[in-house]
Amino acid sequence: MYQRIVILTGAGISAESGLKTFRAEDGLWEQHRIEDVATPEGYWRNPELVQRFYNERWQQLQQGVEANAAHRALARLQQQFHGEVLLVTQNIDNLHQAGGSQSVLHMHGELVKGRCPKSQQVFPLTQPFGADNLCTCCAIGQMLRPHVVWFGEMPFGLDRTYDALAKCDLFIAIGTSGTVYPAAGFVEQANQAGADTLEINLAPTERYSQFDFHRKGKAGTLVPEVVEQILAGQLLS
Ligand code: BJW
Repeated sequence: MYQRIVILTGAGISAESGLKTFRAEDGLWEQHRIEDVATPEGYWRNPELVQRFYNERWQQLQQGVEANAAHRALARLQQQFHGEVLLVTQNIDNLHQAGGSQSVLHMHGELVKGRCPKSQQVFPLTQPFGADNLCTCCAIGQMLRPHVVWFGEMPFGLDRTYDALAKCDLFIAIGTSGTVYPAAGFVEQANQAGADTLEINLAPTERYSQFDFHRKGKAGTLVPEVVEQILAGQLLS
């Protein structure tokens, strides 16, 4: 029976809620250049373009995107599992919380927050990013930047995640292509700890061979099944 589980989620877990992934044919990176919208250099070159990119995604969340069966099943696992569960998401949406999760480590930040670029203080986002959405921490208000992690920036909570990976006996990656580090390297850390590793994805990823077990299909169908199996004390096979 497992005692300590680390779960990593990516854009694929929110796809069935209607949010675009990044690297699909109709994904976010098909419509936007990464260096323009997902790097600090791109932001300072053209803040309006980047603000528009995040404002559109923020507005989609405000319009009532709902958690799906996979988010809800993970919340159930967190509530009912006898041991420890660390839920780490690369997603900046708030669908794990909407699905009932109380504790979520957002390693790439959160769409519902803005950050002062000077003091690094984080604010809830109550209106879209723009010239009139300023911090209240500085004498002269600074334009809030998205509270997200772009390429070349340090993801959040890595110490806690690596600590949990070093002790875990089960690692599950759900709906992530495994192309972006450091998250792409988590399976290796889990393998070094001797954990069982499971990939749940629509299709085999670049990391396929590093996982012990695979479930191929939609997260909304497979995650509830896997959660039931874990809660029933069955080892994966
Ligand atoms: C389903 C499904 C369904 C669909 N059911 N499945 C060379 C080697 C190693 C590292 C590097 C390197 N060169 C550069 C680096 C570092 C760099 C990096 O990894 N680059 C790679 C491109 C190589 N990484 C960084 O810079 C990171 N920081 C860092 O390393 O700091 C250390 C450091 C800093 C400074 C100095 C020195 C060291 C930061 C990475 C930040 C990533 N940011 C983004 C944007 C966040 C904000 C936003 O959302 O806009 O994060 S990029 C984007 O990719 C986003 C995602 O979180 C991330 C991962 O994407 P994800 O979730 O995997 O989505 P997809 O679309 O790729 O995949 C979806 C999957 O779901 C697919 O597999 C589908 O099949 C599946 N799926 N529907 C189940 N229904």
